[in-house]
Amino acid sequence: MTDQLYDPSLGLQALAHVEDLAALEDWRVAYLGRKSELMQAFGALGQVAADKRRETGQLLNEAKRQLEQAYEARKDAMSRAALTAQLERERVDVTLPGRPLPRGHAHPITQVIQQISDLFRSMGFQIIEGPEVEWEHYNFTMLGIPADHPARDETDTFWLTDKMLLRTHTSPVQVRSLLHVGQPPIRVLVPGRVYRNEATDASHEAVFFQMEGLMVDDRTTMSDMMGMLSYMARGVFGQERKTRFGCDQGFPFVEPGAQMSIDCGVCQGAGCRVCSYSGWLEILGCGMVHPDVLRGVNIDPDRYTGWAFGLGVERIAMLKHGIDDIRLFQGNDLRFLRQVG
Ligand code: FA5
Repeated sequence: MTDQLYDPSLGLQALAHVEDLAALEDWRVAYLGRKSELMQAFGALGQVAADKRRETGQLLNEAKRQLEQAYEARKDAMSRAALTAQLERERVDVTLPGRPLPRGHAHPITQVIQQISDLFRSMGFQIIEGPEVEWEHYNFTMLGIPADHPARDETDTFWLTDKMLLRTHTSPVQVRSLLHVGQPPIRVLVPGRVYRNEATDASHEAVFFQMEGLMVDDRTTMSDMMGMLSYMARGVFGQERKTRFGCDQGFPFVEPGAQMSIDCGVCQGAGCRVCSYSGWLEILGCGMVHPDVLRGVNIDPDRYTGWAFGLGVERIAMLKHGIDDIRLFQGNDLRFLRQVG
């Protein structure tokens, strides 16, 4: 060998038949590895006649360069082919039908708020919100409930300081919105959370939602209120439902005060456990805004009249969906929430 010229063409021909990466590695070991003929020829250079050593070295280097270049080119081509094959294998078929995304829905409380808001918006009401941390002044005093009034005891209050509390109802927003607007006309609907320091049971929560409605205008009357509330109740519960108004003396900020009931959907008015065998279910308190409340916000009660109502959102949702425990709404149990879609 030492006197012969090393011929790389054998290796180059063999490379042409290499088909996969394993065979390519075998080829590299055979033609460029430590024990390959080429490397042995390099090792034997010392034995080459001194006058030919330089030339032989150059020829061996040239042969090595050719083999290495051919090896790199083949390796490149093979990895490109492998990538193309992989891309082909993993190609996304855009014509396949998509995987359906599970569709959620609003919480039943939100649904009732949205539905009632839509109904009142269609009658020209503006939807507004008020603060949940409230002054005693707005929550009680301005509504005709001074410190010694028995109505304060009816709702156990979460006091934050001796003047500040978590609002026990949405009615303080009546006063706030009248002060804000200044003079009638005003039509507002106020959804929001309220807080009462009371033990919870199937129909009572300590944190629940109310919606307050207020209209003050030149000569709006009790029958406007009854008409609009009946329209709302039929929109929520169905056109065939009947409504009934009864007297209620319990709210100092309305005069006269009333409560509205709908006929019981469980027994269709015949009387059952759900409606305490009366055939009717009370859904809200309402009445004509007391003249003193109007005076308190500088509105002349001889010129303007107003009416207001406050309903419990959970109670409406319970009646609408036949739910028998108010605590389910805040239980975060998806099995319940999925049913009330
Ligand atoms: C009031 O809160 C008055 N502010 C309503 C009002 C507004 C009257 C404007 C007149 C004019 P009451 O305490 O009855 O009223 O509560 C109103 C509604 O909230 C009730 O009809 C009931 O549906 C709901 N509610 C009351 N307490 C709870 C409770 N602990 N858990 C869930 N819902 C309740």
